[in-house]
Amino acid sequence: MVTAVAQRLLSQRKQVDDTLAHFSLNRDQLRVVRDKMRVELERGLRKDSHSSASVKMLPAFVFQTPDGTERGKYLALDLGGTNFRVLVVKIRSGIRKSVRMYNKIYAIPHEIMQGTGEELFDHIVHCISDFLDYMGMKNTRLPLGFTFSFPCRQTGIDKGSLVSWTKGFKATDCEDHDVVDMLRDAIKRRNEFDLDIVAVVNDTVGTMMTCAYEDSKCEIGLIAGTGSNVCYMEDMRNIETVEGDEGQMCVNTEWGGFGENGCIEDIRTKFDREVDEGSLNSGKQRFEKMTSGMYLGEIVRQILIDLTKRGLLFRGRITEPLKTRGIFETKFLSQIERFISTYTLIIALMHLQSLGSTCDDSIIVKEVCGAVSHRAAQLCGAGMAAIVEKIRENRGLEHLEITVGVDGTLYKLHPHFSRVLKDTVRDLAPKCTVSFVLSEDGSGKGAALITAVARRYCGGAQQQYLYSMRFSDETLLEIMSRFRRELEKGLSQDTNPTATVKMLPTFVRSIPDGTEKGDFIALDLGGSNFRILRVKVSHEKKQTVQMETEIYDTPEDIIHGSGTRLFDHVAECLGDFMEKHKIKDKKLPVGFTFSFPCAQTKLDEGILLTWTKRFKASGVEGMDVVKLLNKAIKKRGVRFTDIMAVVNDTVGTMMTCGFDDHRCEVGIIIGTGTNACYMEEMRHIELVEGDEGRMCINTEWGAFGDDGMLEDIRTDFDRDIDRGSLNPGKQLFEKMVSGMYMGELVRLILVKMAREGLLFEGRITPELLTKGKFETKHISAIEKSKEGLSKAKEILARLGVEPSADDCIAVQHVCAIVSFRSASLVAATLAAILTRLKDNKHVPRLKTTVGIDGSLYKMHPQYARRLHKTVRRLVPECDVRFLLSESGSGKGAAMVTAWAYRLADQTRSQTFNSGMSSVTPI
Ligand code: 0WK
Ligand code: 0WK
Ligand code: BGC
Ligand code: BGC
Repeated sequence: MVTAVAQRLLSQRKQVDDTLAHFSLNRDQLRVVRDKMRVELERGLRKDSHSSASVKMLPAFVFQTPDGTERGKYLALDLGGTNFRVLVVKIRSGIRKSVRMYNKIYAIPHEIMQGTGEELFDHIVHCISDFLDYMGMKNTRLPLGFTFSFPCRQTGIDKGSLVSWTKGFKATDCEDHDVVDMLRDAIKRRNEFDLDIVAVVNDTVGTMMTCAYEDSKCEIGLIAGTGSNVCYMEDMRNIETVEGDEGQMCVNTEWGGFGENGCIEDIRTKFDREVDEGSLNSGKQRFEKMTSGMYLGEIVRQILIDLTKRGLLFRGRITEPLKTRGIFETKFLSQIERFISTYTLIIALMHLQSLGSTCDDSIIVKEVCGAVSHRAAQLCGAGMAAIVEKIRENRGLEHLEITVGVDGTLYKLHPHFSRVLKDTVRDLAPKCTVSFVLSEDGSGKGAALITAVARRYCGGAQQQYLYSMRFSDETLLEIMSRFRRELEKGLSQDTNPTATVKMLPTFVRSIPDGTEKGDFIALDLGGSNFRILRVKVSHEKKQTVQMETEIYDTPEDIIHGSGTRLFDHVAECLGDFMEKHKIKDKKLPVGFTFSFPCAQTKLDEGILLTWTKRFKASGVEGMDVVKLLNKAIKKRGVRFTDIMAVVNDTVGTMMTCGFDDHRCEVGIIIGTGTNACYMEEMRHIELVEGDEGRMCINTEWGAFGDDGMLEDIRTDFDRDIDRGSLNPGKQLFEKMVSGMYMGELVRLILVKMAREGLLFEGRITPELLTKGKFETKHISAIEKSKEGLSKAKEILARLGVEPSADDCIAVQHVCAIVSFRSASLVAATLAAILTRLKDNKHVPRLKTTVGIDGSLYKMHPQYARRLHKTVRRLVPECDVRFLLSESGSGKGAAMVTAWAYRLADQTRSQTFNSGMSSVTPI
């Protein structure tokens, strides 16, 4: 016979179980959480959904974990966890590799946390001052790393604006302000000491770095403490909110915000909503409020109140203390779950008269604590499973082995949290072996390691001039619209004379249509090689092209000598070619690729406007190069050649690619020089009669900016390059992006950094001071991901410097910034041409092909991908196929010549027929 008491106890039991049942998540529910987290991670990374994503995925501008070469003495601040710490960290590398730290903990009073921003940062500076006094380091200007454990939108390692306060902080006038500036201002206000703030990092990032110093597999940082958050090393190509796509960058996920868009309402309980409504930032940080130390105790308190109200606990009597927010601290959970004996202590704390309570109360309280902490650990496990699975997929691995660096009082002190978290990860990410390493030294050490790397790469001022070579999309879009305006100025009759982008008509009216045929000679002058080709275009079943090529030198004394000598040299080579290929007696039409700006009024005439690149032969500018060549050919006695067409190498490239892809209507060169052509509507080309159809325009974009239009983005290095060039004041855009100048740009930057003692221990060798000693091909070699650094060592050794490992990394970094700038700028000007084509065609989406050639584009390991990616980001409404010209512009020149030849033929037969019409036809 079940007594009434037993009945009541059973129903009590069931009611408690029903309440706690909301906290036990089964595997399916956890899988759903994992998958939802994954979706939010992706949304945070993508450009189009980032701004509305609840998991912010904030770039941390940390590109690698420690490699053991870090060294130096640093100050570090650690704000945002339970304790505010000021530390001095001494890092040794090499055989004596070690990190020694000394720190002092300071309190952040509640009224400071929730006072004004100025008071908060003055307090921080006050603590620093006390620490420096204590350490007797007031007169040192040590580099500082600032661990700031709140969501910051960073644009550089030492730039970060506070997105929103979390946890117990709510100081005014801080959100959307740069925390480094606020700290610098406070130091200025105190005017007692000075610090070089080199880096601001999130505590998850600091924790990852601290643990990665010991374990190189550590690429994730987890904080399970007052707050909850994770960071990990993501592939740059997936981080759409930052430029660049090679290598990795650490991303601070700020997963505390998960669920702010309502995606986990199904597992949030009324207790969670209670806690949220009572928090400093309701509606925000919903995931954090279900998983972190700041809130677990509060959730328990809400449940205890609910159970007590329903008479299931403490005989239904709610005491004032129990009604007090935050009185049930999360550490109580750990203590109660570790030793039940602490229960009495805690109950006493809340004046809860356990005397009245039966032993059930202590068991129920322990169960409530267990349910809340268990769910928290499971949820973190589900979130972590999403992260490790993403990394595994990023790397296309069957199985991933990775380490997570962890810190936080909840993880450290709670008896079961870490185990439940690990079990959940193992269960939800079976293809990953995840090890968890506890951070013994806190994130201060990590912050110092990041400062060492940041200081190595570009401490303070230097970063400024390197930094100014990185362009945001906003800047690139601005350059794009400037170039677009220049295009239009060049096309219009009135403004063309003063336009810098000359928009030269080429008299090429269409790309190959497959009917071309014949046997041609093509000359290809102006790139890094002078080629002469024989091009046979035949039409058996399908149109095929055979080519025989010879490469000839263009010695410096020839290209810097007189025009006569230059063209004599060309004629000489032509003669030699026809010898070698036994076509001396063949009358073959010639197509002349002349890769310099020429004003044309017809296909077989090209008035050289100005030399560019390495050429400076006298007496040619202002002259028709076809005439000059014909004269030299005659003089050389090379018979039977008939120059039918002179084309720019961009046009030749477009035609060569147009042969294989009839959508090709743009040709660009990214080689020694740079330039682009495209098919423009005749009605827009005011310099040429006629409105029907299209004509290819040679833009000569190399001269973009010659009118000062780009002064805001040109650096002193660019100005040095121009001053030292053959044509100062000209081709300013070309000098920022093309292969002829890029190596020299890097050399000038390395010299400046060495002079400032940031490279090669300040040693500058004569070779390093020699112009042209650092070539663009060296950049391509050094940026190769695998062997790049050893190549750097080799190349720098040839410049007489003995580079340290750090030096090689820094040099690789400089190369990447310079080549990346080039690809970004070319992407911006190309994007302008693409939007022009789209508007010309009045189509919502442009589908087109761009033919490309040039040694920089071909040889550089990352250039092509960077260019493609940036173009697609700048003009998403254009579907662009990039087609590399395998066979050079000679083939294209032959296509144009075939066309010119046919035209001449038709004219000849028309004249003849019109002559014949007066005479009976043959
Ligand atoms: C110790 C780290 C600090 C981090 C803290 C988090 O040095 O950067 O913020 O862990 O744990 P909490 O103190 O919030 O439990
Ligand atoms: C190969 C083309 C040639 C063009 C050259 C540009 O056949 O017409 O001038 O590419 O690239 P560079 O040789 O200057 O790197
Ligand atoms: C902050 C994170 C921080 C985490 C752990 C959260 O409230 O938003 O930036 O990493 O707490 O301290
Ligand atoms: C010339 C262009 C040429 C480009 C690529 C520039 O210096 O002005 O005509 O297309 O180099 O070779």
